[in-house]
Amino acid sequence: MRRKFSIVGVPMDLGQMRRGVDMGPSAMRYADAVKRLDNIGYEVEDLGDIHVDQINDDLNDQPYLRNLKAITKAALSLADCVDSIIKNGRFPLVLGGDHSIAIGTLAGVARHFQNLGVIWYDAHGDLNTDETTPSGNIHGMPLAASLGFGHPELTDVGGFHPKVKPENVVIIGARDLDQAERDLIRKHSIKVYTMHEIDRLGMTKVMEETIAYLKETTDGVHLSLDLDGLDPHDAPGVGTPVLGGISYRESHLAMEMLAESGLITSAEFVEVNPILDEKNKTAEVAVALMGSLFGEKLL
Ligand code: B3U
Ligand code: MN
Ligand code: MN
Repeated sequence: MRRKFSIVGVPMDLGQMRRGVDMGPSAMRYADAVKRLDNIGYEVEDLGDIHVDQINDDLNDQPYLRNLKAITKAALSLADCVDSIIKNGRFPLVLGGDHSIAIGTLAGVARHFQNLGVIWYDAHGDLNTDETTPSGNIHGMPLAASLGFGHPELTDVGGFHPKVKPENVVIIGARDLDQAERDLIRKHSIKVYTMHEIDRLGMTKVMEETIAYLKETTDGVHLSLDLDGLDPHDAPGVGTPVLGGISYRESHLAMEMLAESGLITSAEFVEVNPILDEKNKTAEVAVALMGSLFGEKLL
């Protein structure tokens, strides 16, 4: 069967402090995201962007949850959009925007799965709450919120929580975790492949284990790919680059192995910041990874 894709952009930059990541969806479109999937043989529709409110000073009064109202409002619109894409039998591909948008994506996806798996490809854990955040930035909280931890306005987007269970999450690429995030990971036995395990085992083994682990218990798997999971050398256009990341080649291998597994049922590519980028390199990397994730072959 010919798989049908719906692309939706979320020009969100309110989840963190650096402007420009709201232009991520445009940059990935400019890098020919639609044509890339079209060339593989899919039917692709681009639904355009979700509306995101402009920053309004009076919304900035919560230092531990900056821009909460505008972020939850967009999350709800995104959840409804993703929900209807899946209802229409199509594959949702979300283009960010900062990582706070995952709260909405997962709220929409989780309505359709009893045991949703999530692969969180990221230098960070995004496991902070309003009580643990060092920054007040909501892009450091979406995985926690989706697990049901944190402020009710974030955990209950879409009217239910949790969206995903701790045993169904795999974090890949972590190398900048806050102490409270480490504590949460240990407490809930979340599976994490830090850069240490990636170096030690190699990406092949990491992905074999990840796929086997999620295949057993989940009925669908969402890939949430933060471009800062990659090394800043390969993906310079991100708001919070962290040295020593996953390489371009390792990332392609990971995407190719996910393609072979047939496990992925929804995906998002986030944190592309064209203002900080080098000639749209990071958006091009994101789109190239989409190619591998969705079955593009080298030969
Ligand atoms: N953990 C820190 C930093 C951070 C999280 N996500 C990104 N940066 N991109 C925080 O602010 O929660
Ligand atoms: Mn992230
Ligand atoms: Mn990150």
